Amino acid sequence: MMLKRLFLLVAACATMAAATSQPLPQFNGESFEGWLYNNPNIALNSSNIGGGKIVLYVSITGLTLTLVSPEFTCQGIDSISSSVNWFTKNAHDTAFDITRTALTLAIDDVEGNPLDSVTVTPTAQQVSNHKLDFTIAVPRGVTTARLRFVCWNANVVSCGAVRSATFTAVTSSQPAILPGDVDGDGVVNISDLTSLVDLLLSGNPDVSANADVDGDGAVNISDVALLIDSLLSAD
Ligand SMILES: [Ca+2]
Ligand SMILES: [Ca+2]
Repeated sequence: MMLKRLFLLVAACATMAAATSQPLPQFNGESFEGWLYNNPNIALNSSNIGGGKIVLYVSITGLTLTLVSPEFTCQGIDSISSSVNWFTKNAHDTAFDITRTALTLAIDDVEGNPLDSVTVTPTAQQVSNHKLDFTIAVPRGVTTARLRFVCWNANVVSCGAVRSATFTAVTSSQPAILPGDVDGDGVVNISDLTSLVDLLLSGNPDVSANADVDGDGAVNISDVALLIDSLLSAD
């Protein structure tokens, strides 16, 4: 058992160097790497981006346009707010028909299975501004995800569905207490062992209650041992 603990500790320390926080994806004319549109096999490239917007060069009434973000890390994030600058017809045409249009922001798992979504039909004011604000919750326990925009029934004439999207992570000011959930993503797993060892090595006294696994009021090697035992017994 002791050898196994030691192995897990070494493995956790080795993993620490790779455990870096990843920024949320953004989408605009300069930042679109890894985004996919309409078809998972089609990657956006510079020929699709012109003048700060997506240029699809299609004119199909009723077309559904989809944009899918690259994978991103969302552990510890409660929700994602997004400000979307969008249009469904020519960028200079302000008189398009909003009644046949809606925009969905969805959060999917890395395989593309939908987890949650929000669909908005824009008001006249939002149509005028070409701007929509969304907030979508990150389901508990989800640590890696993709974002997906769907523009329904777009009547597109040589323009795209989304000009830019800015994402901001929203975290709760008072995270729930779950002993062992050191990284605060809502689940207790091997990543928390990495975080706990990292915490002890850093000597940072400002630790969350979740790191005090045995609840004795201090965070030390005893909490590491208890966390390892609970992880092993869960296998
Ligand atoms: Ca965790
Ligand atoms: Ca403790």
